[in-house]
Amino acid sequence: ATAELESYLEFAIHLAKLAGPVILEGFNTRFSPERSALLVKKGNTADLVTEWDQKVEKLVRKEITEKMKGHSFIGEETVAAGETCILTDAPTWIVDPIDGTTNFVHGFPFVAISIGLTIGQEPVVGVIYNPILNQLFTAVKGQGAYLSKIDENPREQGRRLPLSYPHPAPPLPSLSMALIASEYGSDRSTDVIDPKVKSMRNLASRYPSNLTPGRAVGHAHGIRCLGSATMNMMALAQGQVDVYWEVGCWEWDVCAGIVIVREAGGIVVDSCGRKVNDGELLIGRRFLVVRGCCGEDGDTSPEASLAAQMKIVQ
Ligand code: LIP
Repeated sequence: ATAELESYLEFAIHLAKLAGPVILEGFNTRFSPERSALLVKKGNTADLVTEWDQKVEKLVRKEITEKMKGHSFIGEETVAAGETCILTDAPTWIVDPIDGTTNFVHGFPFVAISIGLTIGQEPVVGVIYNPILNQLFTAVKGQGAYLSKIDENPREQGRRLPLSYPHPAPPLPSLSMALIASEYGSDRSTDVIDPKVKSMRNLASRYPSNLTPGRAVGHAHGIRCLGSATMNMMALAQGQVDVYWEVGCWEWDVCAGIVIVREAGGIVVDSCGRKVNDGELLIGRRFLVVRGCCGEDGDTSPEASLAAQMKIVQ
């Protein structure tokens, strides 16, 4: 089974190599005269899609359909175009051709293709490639996660994740010592934005002490929004942020990232800190990733975890 997963990893890297130059070309020519044709309207003014998203997804989907007979495909733009995609137990490639489309349009360099594979609804292979920064993140379930350049062999020339501290990631006892990634997301309806802003406010000021008796309470070190779910997850996998919390992610935003984060020692739960099965995690749109899952003084109870602390700020 491992050899089979390794061959899927190689295939996913091949897809990243096909897509990377196309994304880069779009990124570098977005101010050309053809720029007027760049934006295709999707949802609201904060929910962007470009011709490049569609072009990259078409390219990748064609390759998967031709080379991986019997496998299913779920892609952001395919779903946006009206195809219904149901996650089954079959091997399923889940792809976001350009995650961080708003960044792509503005030239903010946190842009990546995200290629995940699920088998039995479990994410088992993840490849995330940011061609602007030439960062290739790869992982196979049980085989570790790596960061390399696109033309390097990830395991021989790449670096094992996380980078900033030894593997596995040591736990962090309190949100008051954490750097947290989150996003406003593209759904700007007040019933989505208001609770998010309230949670960010609670993190930035003081989260309610009466709900955490005996625990360290205070301000989080900071909040970062990179504008891309995959790049936020890769910041966590590298050891640069401690929590990534978001309500509103789709399966193509998180599938590849789940494998890489887990292989880097992180924990993926729903946005309230509950452990849910992978199928539910992928389609649930509520999402939380934390490094290490234990509290102060080595307390490993679920109540003590960063995830539990995140629950109380919401
Ligand atoms: C985006 C995510 C972002 C999230 C948005 C959206 P896109 O993906 O990466 O973090 O907040 O809701 O899903 O549209 O750039 O592929």
